[in-house]
Amino acid sequence: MDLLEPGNPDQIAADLRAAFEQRYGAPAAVVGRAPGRVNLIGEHTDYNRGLVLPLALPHATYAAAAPRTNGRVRVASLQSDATWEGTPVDAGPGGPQGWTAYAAGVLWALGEAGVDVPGVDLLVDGRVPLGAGLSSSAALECSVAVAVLALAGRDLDADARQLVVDACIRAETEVAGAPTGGMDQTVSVLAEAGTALLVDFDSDETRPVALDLDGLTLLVTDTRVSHELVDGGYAARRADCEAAAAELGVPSLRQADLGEVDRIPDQRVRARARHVVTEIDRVRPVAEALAAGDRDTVERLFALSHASMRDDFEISCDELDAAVAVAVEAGAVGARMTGGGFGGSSVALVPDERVEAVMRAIDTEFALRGFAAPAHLRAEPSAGAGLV
Ligand code: GAF
Repeated sequence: MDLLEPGNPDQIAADLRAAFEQRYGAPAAVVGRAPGRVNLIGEHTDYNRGLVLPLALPHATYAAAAPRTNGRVRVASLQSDATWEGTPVDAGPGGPQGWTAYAAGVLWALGEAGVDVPGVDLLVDGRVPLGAGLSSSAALECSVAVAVLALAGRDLDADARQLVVDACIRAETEVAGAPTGGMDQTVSVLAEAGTALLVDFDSDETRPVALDLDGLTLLVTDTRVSHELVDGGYAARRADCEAAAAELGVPSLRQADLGEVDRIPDQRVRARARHVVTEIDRVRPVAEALAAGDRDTVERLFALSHASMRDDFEISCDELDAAVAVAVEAGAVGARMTGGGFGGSSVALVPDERVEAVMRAIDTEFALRGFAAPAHLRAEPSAGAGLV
C-alpha cells in the first residue's frame, strides 16, 4: 500500500537549504512553503462565480531563495532537470515553458503588481503529488511568491496574501496558459489549520469552516491517471459554461436558474450548465453538514456531486469511478472525485477504523482491473502558505 506522507517541514527545509548551497555556492536567505489542496465540494464552479469548499493539505511545495545583485533569476527544482534563467521581465507570457513557467511566471506577475522584484536564485522541492489534481501548480507558484515577497522586504499580512493569490493566478493563466479559476491559489494562501475554506467567487468573500471530523479521516486517493489543466478538456468545459451563460443572457452561471438551464437547446451545453448550477447549490449544505457531523447529508451530496461530474460534466474516468464506488462499499461515509478531473484524485470521508480496509479494497480493485497502483494520503486540514 502506498501512503504518501507529507514529511516534516523543518527537515524538508533544512535538506533543501543544503541542496541550495551545493547548487548555487551560497546559502539560501529564506524558504517559502505553500500547500496543495483537496476540494471537498464545488467543482468547476470557481470560474462560474460560484462557491467552493477546499482545504489545504499537509503536503506542500518548498522554495529556497537568495537575492542576487545582478538582477538575474535562476530557477531549478529537485524534481526536474529543466531550469530557467533570465530577468523577472523576461518571465512573462511566451517566456519560460513547462514547469518553470509556473515558478518564474510568478516573478513577472509580482513585478506587474508593483513589487520591486530582485534578481534571485530559486530551488524548489515539491511534495504535492504531480498531476494528481491536488494543486501542485498552485503550491509551486505560491511557495515561490512568499519567498520572493520576503526577499522584497514585505510581511505576509492580509494585503500581501491577496497580492500573492492574484499574482499566482496571473502566472498560471497568462504565463503557463492554464485557464483555471483561482480556487487553488486562494486556498493555498488563505487556508487556516483545522478548517476548510468556503470561497464565494461572486462576492470574493472567504470564510473558514471548522469541520467536525471526530472519528473520521479525509482520505485522498491518487488514481495515478495523470491530469493536465493546459490540455484541451478543461478549456472546453469552460467554453461550454460561457456558451451556456450567453445562451441564458446572464453574466455567469451563478446567476442561472435551473429551470432556464433545462431549456438550453444544445444537449451538451445544457448538461454542463446543469452540473455547475446544481454543484453550486450543494456547497453550503455540505459545509454545514461537515461542520455539524451530519454524515447522511455528506454521503448523499457527495454521491450526487460525483454523478454530476461523471454524467453531466464528463470529467471522470474508470479509475475515479472505481475508487469512489469501492470506498463507499468498503465503509466510507461518502466519496467523490475532486479537482479538475480527467484523472487525478478522489476524496472519501472514512471512519478512522475503516481507513486501512478502504485503502486495501481500492488497491485490490485497481489490481484486478489492471489499473496502475494508486497512492493514498490523509488530508488533515492544514495552514496556508508562509515561511518555514
Ligand atoms: C482546477 C482549477 F485549477 C481550479 O480553478 C478549479 O476550476 C478546479 O480545477 C475544478 O474545481 O483545480
